[in-house]
Amino acid sequence: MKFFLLASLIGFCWAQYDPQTQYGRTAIVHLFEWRWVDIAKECERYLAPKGFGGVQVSPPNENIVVNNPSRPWWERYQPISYKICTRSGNEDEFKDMVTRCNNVGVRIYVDAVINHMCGAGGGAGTSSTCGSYYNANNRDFPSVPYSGWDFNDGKCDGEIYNYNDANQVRNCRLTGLLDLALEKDYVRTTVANYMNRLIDIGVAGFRLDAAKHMWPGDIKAVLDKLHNLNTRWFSQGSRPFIFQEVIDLGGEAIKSSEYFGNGRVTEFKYGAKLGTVIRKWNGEKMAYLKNWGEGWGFVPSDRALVFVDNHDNQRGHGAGGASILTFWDARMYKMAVGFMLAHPYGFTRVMSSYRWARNFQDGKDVNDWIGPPNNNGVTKEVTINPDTTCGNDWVCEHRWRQIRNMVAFRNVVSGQPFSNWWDNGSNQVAFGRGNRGFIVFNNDDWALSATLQTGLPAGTYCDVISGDKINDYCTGAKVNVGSDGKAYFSISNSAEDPFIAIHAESKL
Ligand code: AAO
Repeated sequence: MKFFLLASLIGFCWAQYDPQTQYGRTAIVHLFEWRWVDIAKECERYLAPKGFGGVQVSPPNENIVVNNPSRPWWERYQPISYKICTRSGNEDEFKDMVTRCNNVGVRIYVDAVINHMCGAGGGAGTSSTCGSYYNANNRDFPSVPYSGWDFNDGKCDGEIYNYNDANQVRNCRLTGLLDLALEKDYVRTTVANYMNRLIDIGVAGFRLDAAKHMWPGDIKAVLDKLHNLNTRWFSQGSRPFIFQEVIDLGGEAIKSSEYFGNGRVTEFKYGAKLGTVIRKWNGEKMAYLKNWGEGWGFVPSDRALVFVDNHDNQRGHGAGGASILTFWDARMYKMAVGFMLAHPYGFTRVMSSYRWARNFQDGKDVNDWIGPPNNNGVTKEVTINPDTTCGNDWVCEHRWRQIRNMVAFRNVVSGQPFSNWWDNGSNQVAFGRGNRGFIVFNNDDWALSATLQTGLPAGTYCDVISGDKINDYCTGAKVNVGSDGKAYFSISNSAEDPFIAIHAESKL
């Protein structure tokens, strides 16, 4: 009885912080703007066999159709109704995706846009992804339904200008978006009903878009109304995983710690700082990463959702600034993602993007709005090339060998302590995860040549950055670990991938 109480208490406390991934799966991927039919296939053909824990999907609910500019990615952050009906697919396709992904142990997390509806200047008509009528001028969204009573115009009839004023950030309009009155029980219930429909279909949790722009207590009131997860795939009493988009780089009125009670928060300092270190800006060096994590002023590890880049800051939206690394800087990007996946801090999310025609004018990409690869607004299929990369301008960073193999590394070392740190005082560093994995980086302008304590049992290991272990053969470099746990590493500073990673399951 005592044990049961304790167990249920622990279960309860961990609840909304637990990603609900299948045992041993430790990372998720954001398949930004993918269609549901492609995600279903990707779960079966790639994500499950490679050990990915889940997928963050683009907002599934009906959104405004923006034609000027032509169908930008950001139209999906302007809800018109909670019908599951977007350019990613319809409700049947969404259900099929959730079922097929769950059946192979891959979870689906929905990007929930519940702070607002479309922009105040969105006009009136049926320019929406399911053809629902709306009138932004008088706040009429009959397909929900919401009316003027359900918005915060009484509290603030204008924009957010001052991020040092918490009232303004939470009651006024984020870039003109009509701000829902989440203090009203009707609005809370309506939003919770939408999320419960998704939970009943089988989703495992939610990214709460613009959480910083909602009062933590209002979010809690919504979360308290949510169902437990579908017992077809989750154990009885499982709670939805919650990660809240709160941008807190310091120096503003709103602190991400205010949201810890509701779930995890996005730690935006992570990608901004890691990018600065790998770019060697501001005198930063990898040696300083020795106390990476809370030591750098980040939120506690068990409250953090971390990522190198996201769909906003990879194109200059949101926060993080110029230091953010993306697939456009592939060499540094792979190091950053490799470091993130090897390091025990936080729950990790990998970005998976599409390519667009960048056009920098005065340092700003004027094409930052361009939507997914499409034919006349219809999103293109994610095709797979013979070499396993993606076609049709889908970048599929999650399929890059270095990234995909580091997801596997993270699974293999899960639960193991951060150990055997080594650095040269500059940008050559190494660390292990107990006796299960070891990684070495050379981001200096000279070669690395060192014998290091790996903590691993003796044997020959396949470097999963330069190759793959296939049966008992290694297509990349090999590393010999002696009976004392030491191994010799040599990494040229001009290597395409100047890092090496070995783990228990890459042993030959
Ligand atoms: C579009 C048009 C607008 C139009 C609007 C309505 O672009 O011109 O007015 O429609 O018609 C996305 C796009 C928006 C788009 C919107 C709706 O990014 O451009 O507007 O869809 O279609 C803030 C929020 C954060 C938000 C981020 C973009 O706090 O929640 O802005 N991210 C989410 C989504 C995002 C989406 C929305 C929310 C809306 O991920 O895709 O918008 O659903 C400071 C604050 C941050 C703030 C940034 C940017 O950051 O701290 O909270 O993020 O400013 O305004 C340094 C500072 C850092 C600072 C940063 C930028 O790094 O350290 O703190 O500079 O100044």
